Amino acid sequence: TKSLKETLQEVIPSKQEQLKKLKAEHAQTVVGDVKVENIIGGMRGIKAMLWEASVLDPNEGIRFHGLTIPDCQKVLPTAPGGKEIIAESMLWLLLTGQVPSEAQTRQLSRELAEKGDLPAFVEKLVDSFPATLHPMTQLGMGVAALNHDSLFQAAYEKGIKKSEYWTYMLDDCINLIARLPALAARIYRNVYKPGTPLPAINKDLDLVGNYTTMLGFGDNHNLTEYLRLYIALHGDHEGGNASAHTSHLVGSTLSDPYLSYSAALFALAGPLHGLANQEVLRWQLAMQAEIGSDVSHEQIKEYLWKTLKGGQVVPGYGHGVLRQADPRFIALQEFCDAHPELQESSIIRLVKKTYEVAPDVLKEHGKTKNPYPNVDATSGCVLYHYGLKEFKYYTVIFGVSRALGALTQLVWSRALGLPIERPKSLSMDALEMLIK
Ligand code: FAM
Repeated sequence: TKSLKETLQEVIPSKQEQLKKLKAEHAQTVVGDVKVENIIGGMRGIKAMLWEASVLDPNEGIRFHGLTIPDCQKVLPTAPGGKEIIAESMLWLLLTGQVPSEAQTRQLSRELAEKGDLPAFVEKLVDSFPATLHPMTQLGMGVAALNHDSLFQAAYEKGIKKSEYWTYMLDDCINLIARLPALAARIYRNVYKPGTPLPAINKDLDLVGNYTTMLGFGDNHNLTEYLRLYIALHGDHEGGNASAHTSHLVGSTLSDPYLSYSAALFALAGPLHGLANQEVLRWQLAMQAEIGSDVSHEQIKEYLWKTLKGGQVVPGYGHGVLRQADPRFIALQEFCDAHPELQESSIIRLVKKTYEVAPDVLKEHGKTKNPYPNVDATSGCVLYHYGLKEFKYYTVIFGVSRALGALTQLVWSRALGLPIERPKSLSMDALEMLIK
């Protein structure tokens, strides 16, 4: 069985060749225009960066190396006794563009479990945080501190060839992904279950199996399966989203993966991005408290209008790129439909009913370019049903997941020798001079 590193070693030369050819033959080929609206509108729509593992189509949604979510659900290995995609098989696909065998997936699970323990000083650091510090702040700080052990940074200081960067990058990325569950679970325990012992990592379990166990939900098979799916699906969403782009930008300075990903986590912590799943739950619960759970479409409609007229966004709806219902939302809904306990859950039923009404209300409201749900419309509510009720923690789970894609690209950026990012900015006066 070929290891992950050996597999990457085989794939990299052809990608390097592809980039060389693009540079040599098409460096001056025009593939889009930049309009003033792009410059003042958050660069929306500008094709401006390379991102290998996934591409987002506005209507179809995400494809990972060409595979849609249903494709991945068909071909990617699951955990023994499970049905859902796991983090390891998704990571392998993202990194190599290949579907791993069962044996390769298990080998990667084992490697991650073996590397999963936190250094003692990071445990101490995290334990010293006040429980009132937002869990995302704790996660970002913990990840940054892990850079103490960065192999890339140490090798760079000693002096290595550019062609070797990616191997150290890969080692750091695997170490970081391996350590995220212990770090994230420790934060959960400290904040919400102080004084309870954190179980040791089980070398025979997959990454998310261990994560759920360390959180204290190991005996809930359905929650474990849900988290496997959730973490695989949130793994990558091309490069332009705020967290992925942040990690790409910081990494382009040759910062190590720990610093790059910690920066990404602080972008993920914003309410318009990763914090939306906590916001959705807060909003759905407020709706439930005000109008009850056995409600009519008309009542939901009124509640939606109240939110909009109050100048707030409807959390879980809209997207910077997508123009249809998010296939990740659909996949999570299908998970709900396949589990009777979720079908009976009042909060899940309310999410579903909201979905039946919200797109029309948002269309009538007429502002958002995408009146359909994104993945966050449902993701947190399922966690809530299964008893993981501390919604300030939800973005941390997203943060464990997004490492798969963001760190994959760091490896590719170094393998392809991509340069430091440096787009051009303009003042309004300078822009007006260009227009004249
Ligand atoms: N409810 C009400 N208004 C909305 C809206 C929503 N769900 N989504 C967009 N709009 C408004 C938006 O505020 C903007 O208004 P102004 O012109 O007054 O500023 C207008 O519609 C045009 O926005 P857009 O071009 O359709 O969206 P953007 O690309 O600017 O923003 C989102 C995209 C996701 C930030 C935005 O749709 C939003 O705020 N959604 C609610 C929060 C959310 O669910 N975020 C999670 C996104 C998720 F995919 C993730 O990152 N995890």
